[in-house]
Amino acid sequence: MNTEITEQVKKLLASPQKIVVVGHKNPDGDAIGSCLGLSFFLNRLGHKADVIMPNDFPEFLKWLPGCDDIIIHDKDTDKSIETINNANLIFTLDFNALNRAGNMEQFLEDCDAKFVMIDHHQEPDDYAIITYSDVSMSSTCEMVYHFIDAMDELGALCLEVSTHLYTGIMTDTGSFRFPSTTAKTHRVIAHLIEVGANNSQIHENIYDVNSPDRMKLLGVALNNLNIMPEYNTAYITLSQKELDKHNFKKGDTEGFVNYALSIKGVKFAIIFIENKQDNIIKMSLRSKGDFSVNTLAREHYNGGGHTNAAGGRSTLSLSKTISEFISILPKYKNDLTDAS
Ligand SMILES: [Mn+2]
Repeated sequence: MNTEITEQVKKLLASPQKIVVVGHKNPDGDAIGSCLGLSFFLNRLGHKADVIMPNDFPEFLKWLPGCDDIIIHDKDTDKSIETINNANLIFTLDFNALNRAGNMEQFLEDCDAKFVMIDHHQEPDDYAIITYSDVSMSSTCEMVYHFIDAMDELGALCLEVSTHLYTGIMTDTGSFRFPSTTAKTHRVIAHLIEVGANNSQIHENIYDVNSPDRMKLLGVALNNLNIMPEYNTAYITLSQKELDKHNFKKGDTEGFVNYALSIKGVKFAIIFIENKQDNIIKMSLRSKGDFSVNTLAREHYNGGGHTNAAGGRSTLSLSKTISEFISILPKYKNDLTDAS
């Protein structure tokens, strides 16, 4: 965080503020971790900070300190609106366009509060008076750590905040293996462990909580795996029928796409998941190296994200989505087969 932004933030937080901390729709570990961590920190500084999420978050995060106090906008809409309208400062974390806030979008646009953005996604919108955006960062949680550091308040780190931030950095870096993981990331992590984060326990809480249904669904997904060696590409499909058969719960397919990416030689992996209720095919895209799934998702799938991880959607049927997908691959053949 540069000195100019630091000075602006210090000014904003010079007196006690009523603050709302917001994460994106379908919050992940980084969104929940960064929002909880920042809110605990702000409360310790004497502010009144509440966390609001547009919709519910996955079960595997429901042990995090303070997670029971998170206001879920879709469930507790009146309370959410009242809290937004009472705030004079709103921090938006782990997203950079208000349409990522789901049904909260309108209320955020209409309120009088000033906005501060902390985020590591590409192409930030300019709704905030302070935009702390850094696409080189592993996670928003790592940025919250640097934010606290810039405020000269690392001494305020506690067991809870170190647990929040560790969780988000761990989940957003695929357990410290993505290229965005730097020496700096590891120094942050080391400090979080020193302050109290129980790293081994956090891994267990997040990763060793699979249901038998989810494991069987993974078996179906792997069985549906298609490999296209001529494009160094692999894709997985899951139909609504297959999801139903295994009592699909939100979050069950999280990470499945990474199995396709783990095949030797594969540079680009994608999973297509049918959602009959919304009449869409949801997809997660992953890549290795320079191949930008962010670009591909923006061009074809009304989505986006990062260079190596993005999301998108299609309104065609599952089979049409796949045949269309196969038809666009030649356009990317050079990028996918570059001997780099
Ligand atoms: Mn993130």
